[in-house]
Amino acid sequence: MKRVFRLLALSLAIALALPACRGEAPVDSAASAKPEETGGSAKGDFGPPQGQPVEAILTAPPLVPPATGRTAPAKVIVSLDVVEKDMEISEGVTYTFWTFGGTVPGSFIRIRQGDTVEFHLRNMPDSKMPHNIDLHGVTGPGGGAASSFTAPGHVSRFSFKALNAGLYVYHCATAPVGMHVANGMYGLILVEPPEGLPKVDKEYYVMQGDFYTTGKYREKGHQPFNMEKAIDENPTYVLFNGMEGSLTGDKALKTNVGETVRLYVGNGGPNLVSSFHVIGEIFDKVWYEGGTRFQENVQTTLIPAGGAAMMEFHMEVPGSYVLVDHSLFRAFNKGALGILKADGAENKAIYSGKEVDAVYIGDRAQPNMQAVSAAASSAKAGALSVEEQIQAGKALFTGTCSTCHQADGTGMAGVFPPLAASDYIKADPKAVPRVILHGLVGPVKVNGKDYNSNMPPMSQLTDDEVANISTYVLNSWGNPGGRVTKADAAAARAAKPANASEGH
Ligand code: HEC
Ligand SMILES: [Cu+2]
Repeated sequence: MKRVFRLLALSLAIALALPACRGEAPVDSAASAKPEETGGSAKGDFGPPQGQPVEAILTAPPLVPPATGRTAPAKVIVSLDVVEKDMEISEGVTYTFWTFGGTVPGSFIRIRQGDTVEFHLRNMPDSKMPHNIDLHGVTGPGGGAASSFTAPGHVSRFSFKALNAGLYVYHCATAPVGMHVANGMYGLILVEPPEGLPKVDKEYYVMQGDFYTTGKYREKGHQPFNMEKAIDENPTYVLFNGMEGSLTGDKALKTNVGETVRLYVGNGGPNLVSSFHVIGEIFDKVWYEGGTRFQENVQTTLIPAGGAAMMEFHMEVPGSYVLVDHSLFRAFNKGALGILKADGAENKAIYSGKEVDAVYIGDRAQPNMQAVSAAASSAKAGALSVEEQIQAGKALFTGTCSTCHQADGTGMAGVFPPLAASDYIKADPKAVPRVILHGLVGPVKVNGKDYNSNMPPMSQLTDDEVANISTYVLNSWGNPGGRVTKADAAAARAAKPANASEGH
């Protein structure tokens, strides 16, 4: 009898153990592994605020406020100023931004689900426009917009209870709404779940936006907003954190090998959706759409206009990781590019290669383009020297021409002719701006060697850029010297030669 019982117990144990051996979860934990619903807003009210009201800590991008660390609902006071101000959108290019808190994107707000937020929106007295705020984390018509319409020099106040956890976009919703958003009026509010978020080593705040200026990409000086381009959804700039270079050079995001990084990434739009990608990394986790669940092992995540996502990854190998919108012309020709720099010891078992270099980041590999803006301001003052043109042209040559003609102008045998001591240039120095703007096809002989290839036209460059690059080439590597002016570049643009390239 005793034996029979033992046998029974044994077979029962085997039966129970078997599914686990086949890698299946036991019956009752399978039920709990099924995604559990949070209950949404219906279960997000944890009762009235407790304790003294707290002032929310707001941070400017790319910084994120510390975790709330709270275990009970609180009354949180958020004071946000609307500031209209001129800032650089690219080196030497200014733009009149409309901001929440003086930055693009606006200040990062961090609260906990169940908190009651008392929102103070102040529109600075020197503003020219009325503004308001629509927070996607608010339950209620307009997300706060109707209660927060604020004329210059006024303050409005409204309250809401944060019933849903998640990462939410906020933005101005004053007509014309698209224009207020295009001018930089958006940011993120994180509503932590009651238990908070898992601890990580580094947290950063990045937000994409598309911008519409009357002038070309990188055309110097003050650039006004262009409504027509905005309606056509044809941005001049697509940027992270409101300025080309906001996350490169000295301003790159920083981390260390062995650390876990969490990015809070939003997309203000107003028009484009972002195919957000970090070159050289795989997102271990993505809380897609800023919601409650995560997906694992993701290469590129889609961030809609007016949406957000959180992503986490562990750093194994040191080097520069490039943040891009993988709609690549936006990254390389409109500015949507940032760098996350990881310091630490090499790990050749995981990656044997060298650090990412100019191959991907081109002229953004340099800390800044100071020489270019110096030349621009001198030009504006009517005092541009040849030396300044050379310095600016050198910065621009890197990443624009050097990919083919090499940094030292020697070219590549049989493929890219040399610019160094080129008899082609010597014979006709004025050909340089023409070749840059219209490209070159068909047979050419340079320093006794034949080439028959295709240089694509680089008409995206401004007249200033063409003048400076040409002047740099003319004054380098044993070329005859001289100068190409902005007017020369404009004339070269207007005159299309017979051997122009139509591109590849
Ligand atoms: C994608 C590769 C590529 C890039 C980028 C490029 N070129 Fe060229 N370039 C060529 C090729 C190929 C030729 C020869 C075309 C032919 O065979 O007809 C050429 C020819 C020239 C020539 C005339 C021949 C000579 O060697 O003197 C000049 C001048 C020149 N390029 C200047 C520039 C400048 C300045 C830039 C940057 C604004 C630039 N190129 C960017 C590929 C390139
Ligand atoms: Cu506004």
